[in-house]
Amino acid sequence: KKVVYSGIQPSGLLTIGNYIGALSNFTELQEEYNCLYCIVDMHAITVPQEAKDLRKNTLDILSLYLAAGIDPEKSIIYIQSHVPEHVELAWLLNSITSVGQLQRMTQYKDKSQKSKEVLSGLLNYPVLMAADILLYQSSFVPVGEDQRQHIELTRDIAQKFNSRYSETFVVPEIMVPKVGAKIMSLQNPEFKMSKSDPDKNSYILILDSEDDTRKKIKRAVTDSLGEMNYSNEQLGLKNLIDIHSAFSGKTPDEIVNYYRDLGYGAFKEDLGEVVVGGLRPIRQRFEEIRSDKSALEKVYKEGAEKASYLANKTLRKVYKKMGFIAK
Ligand code: AQP
Repeated sequence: KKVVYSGIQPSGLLTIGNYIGALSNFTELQEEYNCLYCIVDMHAITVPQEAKDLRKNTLDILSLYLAAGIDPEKSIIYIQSHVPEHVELAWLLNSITSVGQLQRMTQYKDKSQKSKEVLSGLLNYPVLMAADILLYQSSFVPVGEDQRQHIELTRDIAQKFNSRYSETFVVPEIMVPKVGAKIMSLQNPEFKMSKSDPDKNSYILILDSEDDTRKKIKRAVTDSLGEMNYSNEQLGLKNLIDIHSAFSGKTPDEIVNYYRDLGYGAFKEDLGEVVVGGLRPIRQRFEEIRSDKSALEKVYKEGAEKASYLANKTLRKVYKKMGFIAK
């Protein structure tokens, strides 16, 4: 079986953007591939985090993985910092990655613009991401569209290593969902929905209350045209149609036709119910899973053990090829 790898940062609570772009696709893949799903806490610290928030968010996301249906019997679920091989490989890969390439990453440019102090970890973020993926000889990486450039860089790094030191890494491919690969902010649809956005109305959290979910959809920015279209001229509406489509499985055309005469109000009303209904099973399972500390601990400990075994196989090869003396 081929390997699928993906991770989510515990830099806040997950939005429906994270859900549609990544998490919702993880469960299906477990049937066909060997999947590793990581909570990438080492990535989260590339922007400042409060220790207590990081601790809470990490366990929240682990619980969300389980609530969404990732099965620890089928997939490896673990916390990145528990497998230090990620950081080791990242350091080794730093030796074949140019600063210029890293400075060209749009996520780095966006996030560094917003930071008071730009941390060197933020620049190196994609190298750690490459290490995450390459350690497990992953073939596919299910992520949102915003990660495409980082996957391209991962491929470059893998190819560079392979050509310099001989065939070592599988060169991975991105796997983006057909609908909702980039969910936009509800308040400013030119920007992507992001869990670290200071405006709470710009995103819906998987764990928002049903009432807040409905309210945020009602408040979502549309336009004054008042005509149902799926068009780049009406970005706010287009985004809401994408969200509907991701949860309902209907195509954007079907949605536009259905609401053509009913209008925005009715569309938003129904969208609220579609999203609330889609998230309800996860929201219901979450509390129980989150409150069982020892069950969570068992999941992440066993996950780390399995991941470490695989990670070490690759890492030993890499050290050897680069000329390090074995212990
Ligand atoms: N708006 C989005 N639409 C679709 N997919 C998205 N993803 C993120 N935002 C959207 C996907 O979610 C996964 C986890 O993302 P991450 O936590 O690693 O970080 P991110 O991409 O930087 O996401 P955020 O929410 O914007 O976090 P912050 O605010 O901390 O930077 C990835 O697969 C991502 O593509």
